Amino acid sequence: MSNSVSDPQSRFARLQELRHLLTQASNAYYILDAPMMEDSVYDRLYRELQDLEASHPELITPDSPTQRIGERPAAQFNSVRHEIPLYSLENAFDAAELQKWDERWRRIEDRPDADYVCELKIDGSAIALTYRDGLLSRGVTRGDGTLGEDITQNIRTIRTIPLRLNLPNPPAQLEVRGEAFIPLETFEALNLARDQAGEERFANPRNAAAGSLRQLDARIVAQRRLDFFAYSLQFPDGVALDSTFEPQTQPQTQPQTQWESLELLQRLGFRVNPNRQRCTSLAEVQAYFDQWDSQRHGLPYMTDGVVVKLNDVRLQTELGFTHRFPRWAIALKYPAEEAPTTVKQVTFQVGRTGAVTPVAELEPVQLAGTTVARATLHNGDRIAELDLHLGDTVVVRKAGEIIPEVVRTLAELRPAGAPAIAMPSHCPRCGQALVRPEGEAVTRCINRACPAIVTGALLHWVSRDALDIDGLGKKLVEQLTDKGLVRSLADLYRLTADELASLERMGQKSAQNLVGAIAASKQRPWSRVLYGLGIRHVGQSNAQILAQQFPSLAALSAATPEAIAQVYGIGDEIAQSVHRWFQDPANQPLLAALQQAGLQFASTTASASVGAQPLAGLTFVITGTLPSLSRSEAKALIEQAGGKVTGSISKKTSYVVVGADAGSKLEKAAALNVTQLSEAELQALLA
Ligand code: 0OW
Repeated sequence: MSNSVSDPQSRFARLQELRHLLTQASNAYYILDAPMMEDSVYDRLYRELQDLEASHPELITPDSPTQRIGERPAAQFNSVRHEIPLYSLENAFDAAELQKWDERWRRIEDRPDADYVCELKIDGSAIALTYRDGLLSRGVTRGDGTLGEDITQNIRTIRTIPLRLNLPNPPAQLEVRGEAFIPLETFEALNLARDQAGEERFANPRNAAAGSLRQLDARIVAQRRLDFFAYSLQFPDGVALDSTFEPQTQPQTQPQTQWESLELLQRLGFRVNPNRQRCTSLAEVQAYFDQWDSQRHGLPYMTDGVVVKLNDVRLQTELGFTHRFPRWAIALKYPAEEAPTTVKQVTFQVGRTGAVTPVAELEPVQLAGTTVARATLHNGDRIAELDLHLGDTVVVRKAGEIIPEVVRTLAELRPAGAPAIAMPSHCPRCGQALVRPEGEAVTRCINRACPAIVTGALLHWVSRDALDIDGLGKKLVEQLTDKGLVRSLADLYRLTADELASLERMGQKSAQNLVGAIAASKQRPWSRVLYGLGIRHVGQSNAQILAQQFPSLAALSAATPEAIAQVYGIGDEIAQSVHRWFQDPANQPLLAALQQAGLQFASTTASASVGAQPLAGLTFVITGTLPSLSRSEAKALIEQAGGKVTGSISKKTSYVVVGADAGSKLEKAAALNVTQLSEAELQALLA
């Protein structure tokens, strides 16, 4: 089909074709793990769809791939009653308890030929999806099983949850349940980014998933890369629905077993965990459990057990539910990895942002197949909760691949006279008084010259995703800071080969190589410099987004928090943090020194003219009557500063300068999320 979309007919057809193509490609990529086109092709088709929809918003449909990420953060989540309660599962911790469960249900409705379905128990956060006429209409958290929160706009960002069921004649309503989760690799990356942005780590993937689902800003949820495994579907009881409900599905599509349900869910377009198995005896169930108790550590997601279900739906219905659990299912849990040991010492680590983290040095203990000798104590509140004393016997827990943590102290085993543990009042590295910001659990050192903060900032600056300087490891950086050779990032660029050669394990040759590597880092792009500055909440992806929207230090440091928050994917908290950092007088000497050293403070398109043309690479549209400049004067000023002025708004527009009586361009700018500037803000940008 040609791309000419001049007439409505071909335009509508092109829109349909693009949506179908992009949905298929997205499913192939995310669900089947078998991409059917290059990313660049996908991006180009996606951009074509966006542009077509932007020109004809009336043709946008809710299942369009462009409708996954809402732009407006929710003010709050509405509470919703589950039409069908979202039950939890009774737990069995060993084969005997599994046997008891089996005997219990058989006393109610024995079925000698009953078979079981075993599924991995995904350690995430359960959600309930409602599809009306095949379209995703609502997504709700489990909550207490009866009442949950409506997080539909967040659910829509999960790529493996279809916006439309793959079913020709969908029923008026269909309920799908499953587990939203964060894959381990994503979880690690998320925590690394939180470390680097000075935020508290998520304790485990389950908390990370639950926390991410409840973000008010869908754009943040989209960045968390949540995934989803479906495990049950229900056609609500016709009576419970409004009178229009017609059981349009052919009776045979209503699954008669759990196994068929899982197969149907897969056909409808959901991800269903592939490691499921039908079993005809508890012995087979136990074998499945044993197999995955060892193999689970190789899975890309966290599991905390196996879910055993009776396969026959009629039998499930006959057995029904207790007040809390289905009688026809049970969770066979992996043994909780906990072990007692003693606290030999508590050390306090000062991170790059000054955050002070208490760490328990333990008598080494075997836990989850590894030797554990340290466990995090998170913060001062946690130490107080534990009422921790030196020499205490504590229970340490290691759930999956997550860092071990102290879960409780055994006070009855406390040595007489053991001193209580408390957070230090002064920084263990520089001796300055520590502070605990109002409303925060974290205790911080705020001394910028603290060796721990300088070392942390340097290690972040030289890291692979920032300025990527090979040869500057932790030991060397600590020598540089301890010897006072480097007190700020800019000092790196003044180091001589002789100074470096004077350090331990540094020869003349490697010193010269390192001087070269440091100099070479001056060519890294503006986005990496921005990320390397270590501004709170500015991780690698946010730095790239900001550097694209503000292609120079001048543009970014002149931007208001509102202008920064307008950027797609950047919320208020990040915008405030960025604006505050660039306005902080204490950061100006560093910025000046780094610019002096020749670091890139503008994107390549603008770098050749940074300073002379601070608006290089930026495209402006002027609309309405400006208070003091005429349009031609404003246009001239922008062009002199290297910017471009065009007549119409598009995705390429960087800013729209808004005067009085602005016309339709303003609505289009809002629809396209283009940053708006007043004349005063334009003047600030020019300055
Ligand atoms: N987490 C899971 C899982 C699963 C439901 C059906 C009726 C009651 C439990 O992987 N595979 N299957 C079920 O079946 N539940 C699961 O998780 C539960 C849901 C609520 C609390 C647990 O997350």
